[in-house]
Amino acid sequence: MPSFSSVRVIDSHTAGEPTRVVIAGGPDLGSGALTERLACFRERYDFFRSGVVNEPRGSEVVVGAILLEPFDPTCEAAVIYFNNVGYLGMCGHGTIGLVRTLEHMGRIGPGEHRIETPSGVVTTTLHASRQVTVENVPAYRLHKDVSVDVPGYGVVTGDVAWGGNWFFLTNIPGLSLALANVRELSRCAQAIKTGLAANGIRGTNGDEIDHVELFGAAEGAEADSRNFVLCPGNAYDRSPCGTGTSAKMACLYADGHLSPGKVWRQEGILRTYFDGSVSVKDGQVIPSITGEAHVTGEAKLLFAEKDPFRWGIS
Ligand code: PYC
Repeated sequence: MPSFSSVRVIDSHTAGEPTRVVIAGGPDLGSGALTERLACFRERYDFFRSGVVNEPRGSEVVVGAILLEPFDPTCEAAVIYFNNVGYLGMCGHGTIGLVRTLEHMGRIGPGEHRIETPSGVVTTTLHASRQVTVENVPAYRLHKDVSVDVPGYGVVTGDVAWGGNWFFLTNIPGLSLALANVRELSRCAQAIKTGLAANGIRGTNGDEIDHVELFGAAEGAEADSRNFVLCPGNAYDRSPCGTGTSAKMACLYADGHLSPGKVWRQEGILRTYFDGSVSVKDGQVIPSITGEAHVTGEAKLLFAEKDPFRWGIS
């Protein structure tokens, strides 16, 4: 087994949600298609995922990203996102953080940069203002007004949509989307996730719906809505969630409530914002989200052989 003695990471946060990019010293995943490299990561090096993001080096909130050579030569880089329990097909806040990280490393400047993710290629723009726009993979609503019996909450009705990850999106009247209420919000979202699985409600190809997005009125006067997003692994997204905002906009578009090019300002639980919009290409809804990330640290991670928590507490 490789020693993993020189793992270098750059940490950032996007609208409050952390991203840790492994820039060197990670596992050799080969040079095949990204789906093959993801399979290799999952099957042979899952311990490395846990060691990088879980306690004691990280926490359940941290989203990890391993920076890789692209398979598609038109891309600047490839990336695989991961968290405390597994892997993410795409990550909006993580891509904004990755672009700022590549800029911090001196690899890119303002302009357009294509990034390969397991969910597909996304086109990013680093603006002179340092804001980053991510033109995401196509988003769509799979089911509208799905009702699920949720123990403790009754029948909950919402939409199932893809925004690079699978989401169940709903509004629970009377449930306050306040930061002070995150325990109750997490409990409710977890119960919904359990109810979806128990009732066999899944995404395309039987995929698990592993993100739950609760909506309500925005606190900020200029925002269109506020959300709370529970991620797989049960941490809540501190940002307004890029893939969740994409899924939301796909639903709004499907209902005729969002026209192409119109800005949808999504407020997150920390009262930070992503500005979104959609365009339509070849009949597909392409969401874009714009947000800001800040680099917070550079580090070398150590995985000492005698450390009982060398590969994380999981
Ligand atoms: O921004 O897409 C996102 C995201 C997914 C999970 C955490 N953040």
